[in-house]
Amino acid sequence: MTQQLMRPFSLALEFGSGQLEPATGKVERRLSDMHGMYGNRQAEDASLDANPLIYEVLQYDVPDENGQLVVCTTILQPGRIGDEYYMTKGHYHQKRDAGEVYLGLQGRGKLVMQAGEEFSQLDMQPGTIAYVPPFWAHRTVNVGNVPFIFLAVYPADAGHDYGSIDRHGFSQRVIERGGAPTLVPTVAG
Ligand code: S6P
Ligand code: ZN
Repeated sequence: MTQQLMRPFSLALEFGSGQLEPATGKVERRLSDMHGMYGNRQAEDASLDANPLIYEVLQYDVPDENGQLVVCTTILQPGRIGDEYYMTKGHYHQKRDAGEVYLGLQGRGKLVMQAGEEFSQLDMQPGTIAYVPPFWAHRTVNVGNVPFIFLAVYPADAGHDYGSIDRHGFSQRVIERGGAPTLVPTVAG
C-alpha cells in the first residue's frame, strides 16, 4: 500500500527536446557506461577516447512504492558504433510482472524486446504508443538522424535488472545495412 498521500502535480514536457520541468533526476550514459554491449569491440575501442554521450533520462522522482508511477523521458542521440545504431543498455524490470508504456515524441526508433526465446521489435515515431508487457526485456535504438525522444510511464517499484542483459544480451542487433536499419542475430562471444 502507498505509504504517503502525494499531492497531485503536473509537469511541462517540451516535445522537441524531451525536457521535463521540473525534473528532479537525470541519468547520463556515455559509451564507457555500456562496455561490451556493442557488437564491434574494435569500433567501440576507437570511439572510447571521444566517449560520446549516448542518452539521457530525465524524470520527476516519486517514492518507489507500490501504486506510484514514474514518468520520464529518454533522449537517445543519433549515431553508430561501427554499423550498430546507438541504443540504450536495455533491462528487465526487477519486478518481472511490471509492464511499461512508451510514447514516441521525436525521431525514429526501434523498441526491441525479448522474453526468453521470444523476440519482438516495434517501430516508433512521434505519436506511437508502445506497450511493453510484463516479463519482456526492452531496449530502444535510434535508427534516425536526429535524437530519438520518448516518454515512459512505469510502476515506481519495478526496479531495473541490467545484469541479465549484460550477461546474455538480446538475440538480435539493429545495424545499418545498405542505408537501412536491419536486424541481425547476435553472434555469441
Ligand atoms: C524505465 C524505462 C526507460 C529506460 C531508459 C533508459 O523502466 O524503460 O526510462 O530506463 O530508456 O534505458 P536503460 O535500459 O538504460 O534503463
Ligand atoms: Zn523499463
